[in-house]
Amino acid sequence: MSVDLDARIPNNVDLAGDARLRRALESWQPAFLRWWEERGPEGLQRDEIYLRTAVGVDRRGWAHYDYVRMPEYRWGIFLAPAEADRPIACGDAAGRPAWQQVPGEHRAALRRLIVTQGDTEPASVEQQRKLGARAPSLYDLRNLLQVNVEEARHLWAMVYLLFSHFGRDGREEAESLLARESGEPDHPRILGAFNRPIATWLDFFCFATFTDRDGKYQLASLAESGFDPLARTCRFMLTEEAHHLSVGEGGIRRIVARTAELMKRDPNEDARAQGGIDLALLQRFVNHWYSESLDLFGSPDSSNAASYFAAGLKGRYQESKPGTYDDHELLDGVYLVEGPAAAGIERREVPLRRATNALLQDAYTRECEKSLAHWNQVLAAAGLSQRLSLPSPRFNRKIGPFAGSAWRPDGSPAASAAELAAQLPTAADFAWLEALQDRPVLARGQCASWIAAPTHRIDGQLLDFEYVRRA
Ligand code: BYC
Repeated sequence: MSVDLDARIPNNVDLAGDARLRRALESWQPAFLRWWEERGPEGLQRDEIYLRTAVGVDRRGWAHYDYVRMPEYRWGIFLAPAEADRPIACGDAAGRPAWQQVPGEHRAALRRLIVTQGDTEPASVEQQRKLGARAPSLYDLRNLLQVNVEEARHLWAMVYLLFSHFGRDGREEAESLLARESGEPDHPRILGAFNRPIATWLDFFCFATFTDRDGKYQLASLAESGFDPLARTCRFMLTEEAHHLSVGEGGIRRIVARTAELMKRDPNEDARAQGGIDLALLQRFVNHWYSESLDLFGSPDSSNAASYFAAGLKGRYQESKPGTYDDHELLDGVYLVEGPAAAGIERREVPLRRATNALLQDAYTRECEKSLAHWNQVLAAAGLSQRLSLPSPRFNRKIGPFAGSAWRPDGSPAASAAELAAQLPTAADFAWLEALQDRPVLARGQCASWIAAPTHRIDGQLLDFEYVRRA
């Protein structure tokens, strides 16, 4: 599949051979660039950033690094290579050839899935736009901006699908993707977590660990879609997602490492007294972002999810990976889903198709546990007894059976909403963190005092590299 890098919109979907589609996308491009200037990373648009740009769909093609001014970043449209005779992976039509065009009966559902996915991408850029002013190092600043340009590319990916397959409706939806705005009361983003502020770097690293991981799982289930252009688009997006997760998990690991070092230095193991971030505050941020991200899976008993699965529009995690599942129809069987009951907790049998959100959420949680284990290894290696943990999935929920009732992080019933609030970041936490992160650390090779130096290389480099050339 050839990649046209010289086109105004780099692509491997033969835009040169489809003048109508090319013109449509080119007519959306100025609005996108205006959005990027106005709601993208603040105060950094003229600097040269050492960024990875996708120039092809093979392994080498998306690992091309160079200095770029962000408004000149080559946002492109890339689909993973087509698989010959790919079948629909699940549901009533499992085994029949995947669709290359939108089937009329699934048009509304597909449009909705694509718009929901597309809406999260610009939302996250908007949420993170002010973080540059508090960056702990040039290394971290570069990583943030890398994540931002890639989320914007993911927006292009969804907009391509809307323009190429949904005609006039698609164009209107593409315009709305730039009209909604994170946190705006009158025209907010579609999903809850994408309207929450990301004001500090702790929010950012937690968001990249927990919310980007929801992205990974949702993209993986859309990569199983019987609508082949969506599946191929999401498969390529997944290659970029891995870096976002490592930025999040690695960022928290470095904070934990620094915290552990400062705790060891203090007679009362008080990291805050030594100028670091204490584990109790870190735990409140984990509680917040993990529970917000669980809500992104929708209800564990969902007729929408059942319809998506039945229609073959959305599969389970790795639905088509050989050896993973025997049954791709899920007409029989149940999954136990818990909810509050008069006498505490009840477990209800939910038919499997209706429970696919719960299956995806539980697979996600198992992967989140691994991040926690990595962070806790750092504490154990330092000889400290405290640990971080994931709160119970009952805690702080706004979607699903536990919405509207109060549960503690350990899963026991809370006496009051105030008790719950004490387990989440407080106004005092934000004020304290904002004071700690009140200015960016932008000298080459330097790092803020509340986070350890990185150990994960970017294109072979660690901290001592000029990742950003200021204008
Ligand atoms: N907030 O049957 P239900 C990413 C709505 S992140 C607000 O329970 P369903 C990224 C729902 O729309 C991945 N509303 O759930 C990460 C429905 O509305 P209607 C994004 C919510 O429909 C970091 C009603 O509640 N991708 O990529 O099975 C940086 C009942 O719904 C929420 C996707 O989400 C919520 N949290 O599943 C950048 C994939 N949850 O019908 C990017 C596409 C549910 O009553 N989306 N509702 O009007 C989907 O697959 C599904 O829409 C959902 C919800 C998983 C979100």
